[in-house]
Amino acid sequence: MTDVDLVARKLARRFQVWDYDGNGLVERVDFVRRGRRLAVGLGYSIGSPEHQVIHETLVQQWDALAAAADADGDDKITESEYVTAFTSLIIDHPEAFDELYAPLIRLTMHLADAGGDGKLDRAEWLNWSTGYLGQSADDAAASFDLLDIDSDGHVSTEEALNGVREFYLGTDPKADTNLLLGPLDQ
Ligand SMILES: [Ca+2]
Ligand SMILES: [Ca+2]
Ligand SMILES: [Ca+2]
Repeated sequence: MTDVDLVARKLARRFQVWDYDGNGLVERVDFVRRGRRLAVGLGYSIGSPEHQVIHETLVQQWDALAAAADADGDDKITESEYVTAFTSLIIDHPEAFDELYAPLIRLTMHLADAGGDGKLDRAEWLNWSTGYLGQSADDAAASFDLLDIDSDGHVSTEEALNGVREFYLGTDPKADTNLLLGPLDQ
């Protein structure tokens, strides 16, 4: 299997995860829904000020993703649009990865770090992974273990960035980090 195939499988999986409601398109509603689930998981009621902050933050994230990937401007990102944008922005410019992805990692820490210590414990990660990413509990637990490289019971900003970088840019078909979003080829 070539690297190109591995990258394609990873991007296909990432697109599935962005597509929160599984209708084959990434749209604003996917972000609205993950915001609701994330808020409830954090113990905030729908419509509360805390939920409103999460909602607005995720709608901004949708706006940024759409600006980068919705090439035809129809407010829907197809898998083809996503792959084209991701390839030109990151796969063809791996040195740009940290700069482009750091904001998403910061966002993750901002919304997921309920305890406010700047890193995610297992419970915080499980809530983020099942709520925001829509992962199964088993896949969320597995991804925590592979991100927490130093096994101190927390995912730090650096560990998260390293894991995500390896997911997108790693070329080993057997690497643990390929399972960051659950098994490929779902
Ligand atoms: Ca969708
Ligand atoms: Ca589009
Ligand atoms: Ca750690």
